[in-house]
Amino acid sequence: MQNIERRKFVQALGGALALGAMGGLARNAFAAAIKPGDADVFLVIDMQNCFIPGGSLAVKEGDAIVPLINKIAKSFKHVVLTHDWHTPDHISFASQHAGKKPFKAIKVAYGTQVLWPDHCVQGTEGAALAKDLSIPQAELILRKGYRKDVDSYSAFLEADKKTSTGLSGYLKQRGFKRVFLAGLATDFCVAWSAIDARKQGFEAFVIDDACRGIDANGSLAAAWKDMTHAGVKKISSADIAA
Ligand code: VGL
Ligand code: ZN
Repeated sequence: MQNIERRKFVQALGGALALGAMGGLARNAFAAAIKPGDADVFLVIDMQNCFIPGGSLAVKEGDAIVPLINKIAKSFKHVVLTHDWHTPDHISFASQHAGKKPFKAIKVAYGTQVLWPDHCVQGTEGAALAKDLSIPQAELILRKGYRKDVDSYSAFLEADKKTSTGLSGYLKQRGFKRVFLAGLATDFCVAWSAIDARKQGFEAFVIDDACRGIDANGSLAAAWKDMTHAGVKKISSADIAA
């Protein structure tokens, strides 16, 4: 190599290394960009036995996110949990509709309702929180879907789109501005809750690696499209400072 060429090569290499280092720095700086504070709440959705492997409406790898959710919860000053909490004869159960199968949609008074296997029946072991979930500091456990004739994927608004669960008022009175969501299932209760959080004026962040989806008939991609449209941000647990 000629000297001049070598010099150029070395310069270029130095530049590339510097850029690489900056990229690394920028990534690391971003990695811990979110430091949860007094106005932030971690909303853990439906981490119940029915939704984890072995349960009646098991979400694939639903158990795998339990340790991560426990860890994330330690980074937050405030945590709220939800329980899907149905009557034994709930409208969302396929078993209540003659000849209907789970995972198929039907029309009900408030619109379309996907039918499910019986799950999260009030007071049963299936409705209990996953045994390895450990968030004793949680400040509120909100039950939803407890009316026989109305489902509630969302932690804010029941499926009739009229009946409030009261969560928005609670969070506002507590002074929270940003809601961070994780749990089960990404494409149903997490997505509907995140979108309704936006509609209620909160910033909403879904911690994607701390969620798992049901993904029935393309529901996961559809949910992300709707969430993005609503201004919900997709983040990773690595974005939250420990
Ligand atoms: C859920 C289906 C039925 C959820 C609850 O937690 O995502 N999905 N009930
Ligand atoms: Zn349910």
